[in-house]
Amino acid sequence: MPKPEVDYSLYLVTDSTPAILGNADICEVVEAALKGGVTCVQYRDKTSDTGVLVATGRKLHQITQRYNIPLLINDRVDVALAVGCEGVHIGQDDLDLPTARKILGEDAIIGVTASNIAEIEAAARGGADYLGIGTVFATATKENTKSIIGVEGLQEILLKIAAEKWPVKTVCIGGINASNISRVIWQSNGKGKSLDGVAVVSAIMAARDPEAASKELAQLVKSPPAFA
Ligand code: TPS
Repeated sequence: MPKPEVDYSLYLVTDSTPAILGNADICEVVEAALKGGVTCVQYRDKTSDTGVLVATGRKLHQITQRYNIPLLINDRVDVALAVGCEGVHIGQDDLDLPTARKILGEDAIIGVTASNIAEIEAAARGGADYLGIGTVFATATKENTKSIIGVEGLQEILLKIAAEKWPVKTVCIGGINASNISRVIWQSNGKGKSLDGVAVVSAIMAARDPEAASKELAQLVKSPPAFA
């Protein structure tokens, strides 16, 4: 069975810390975001123990399945297997891509965080389905962010992917919100490969109304305003 075609255009990455989630319920926030139009969800929870990750992952998967949207798990291949969801997103310090692929199989969706050409090349050649390119702008969501690449860094990476014809999908991430999302898409397109989507954490997870925030971002992603 071929791998499902994934729409990465508005990709929600979760966060469970009080600074971002507040005292909201993660399942309710994710469901609101799905109603608002997010097209892909990553359950990212750096603080809960394995039991909670599996239990919450299963609840989230029941919800995402109702919307026919893929659920990926951040970092934890074991949790993704236990949940039975569509795949994982791995960072540079997590289990390596060949091992993750071996465990999860060819039909799993595997994404990799990459912030420079060497990491992009390794992930693309290693058979990643998509790359999470960033950090585009400084963000309070992720501590120890290795590098802020800016839109210029993003453009350079997209050009390289186009030149090499790597068949990998691309999303960018880091400090993206309703006021800069159109500019990021517009500025990174046109020269080489276009982005396949944009990933956000706080723009949705920390929003007072996550459904409205997602709706606004989804509209901006689908029809970026023309810049003169
Ligand atoms: C698809 N990552 C890079 S920056 C960042 C995260 C979680 C925080 C952005 O927060 N690409 C994908 N998934 C990931 N987990 C990463 C990269 C790693 P905010 O949107 O609030 O600025």
